Amino acid sequence: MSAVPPEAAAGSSPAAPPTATASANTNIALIKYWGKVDEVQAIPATSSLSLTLGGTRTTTTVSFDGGDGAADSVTINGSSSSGAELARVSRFLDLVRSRSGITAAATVTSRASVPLAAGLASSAAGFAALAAAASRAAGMDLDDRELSRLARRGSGSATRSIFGGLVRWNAGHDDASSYAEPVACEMDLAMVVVVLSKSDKPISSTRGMRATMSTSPLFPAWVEASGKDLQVALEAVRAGDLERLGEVVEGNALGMHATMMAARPGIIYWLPQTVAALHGIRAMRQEGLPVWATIDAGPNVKILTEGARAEEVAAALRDRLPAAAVSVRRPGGGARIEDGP
Ligand code: 2P0
Repeated sequence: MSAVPPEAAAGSSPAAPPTATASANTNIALIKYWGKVDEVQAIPATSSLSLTLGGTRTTTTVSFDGGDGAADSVTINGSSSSGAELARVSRFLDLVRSRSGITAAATVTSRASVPLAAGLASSAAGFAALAAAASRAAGMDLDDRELSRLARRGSGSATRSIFGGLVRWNAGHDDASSYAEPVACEMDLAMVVVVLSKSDKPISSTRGMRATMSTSPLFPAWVEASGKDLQVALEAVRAGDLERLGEVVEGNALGMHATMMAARPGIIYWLPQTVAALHGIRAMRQEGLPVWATIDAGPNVKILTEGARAEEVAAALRDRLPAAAVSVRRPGGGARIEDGP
């Protein structure tokens, strides 16, 4: 992250509460994370690989300005949080408080630059920005690897949003060994996001992966296949081979969904439009376009393609799927401290 001092250090009044603002982009996994071997520490069952997307920042300000032991106040996109959402943020702040020795309650204000309806995961950018802002406000001087470990405790995918571009999250086996790091990539990659439905997902990622791990007979095979997929993906990136990368990316996502569909009861995030989009993407590939699909915990489809052809791909998708909202996303930077709210 860029080294801008916290506002409290530069503040005009010595009594100003410790405050910091940070932002982070979201990311899309090319090789997926689905399942935790340790839920408290958020240690994943598999390592994963992702692309951080530009123009998808969430910006969050944390101020430890409340009373000792008082309730935190959290506002996300202008709405005051309560219930499970507030509890999740407060649990994360408790971790920062216990590590830094701060006891004050916090005021958190967070705003995403991309609407929720854009089909991009919000928890990755949200918890990466929260980790950066809260740790800086609390006076913890974390490097990016330590920050990725802290963000992991908020949401698994947030681990990867600390870094820009292509990012690998090493599963590890404990807190110290489960962190993200950037992966060198000379390839011209882009993602085309195809929003097919804006309705809420029926089951959260956290619950979906828990159920998959405990009831899907395919889960052990998924873990084994995923390790191999990651190696193939990394080799393809080193070789600059988009076709090889695309094939393993699409195969890995389909494997994750097959594994969760085999849970008891089955978890089906797909809609009929999702299947139609998958067939459309295959047809486009046969016509010579470099397009490979990936799908997260929802019905929308993201397409890995070559940056130079992304607009052409988006136009072809709009023709083929006229009811979908299609947008091009290019690689973006990691989490950073901002000047202020
Ligand atoms: C991923 N997803 O690798 C996978 C693929 C969705 C499908 O990470 O429980 O919101 O907070 O750690 O990070 C979504 O899961 O779940 C996710 P928690 P998270 O991007």
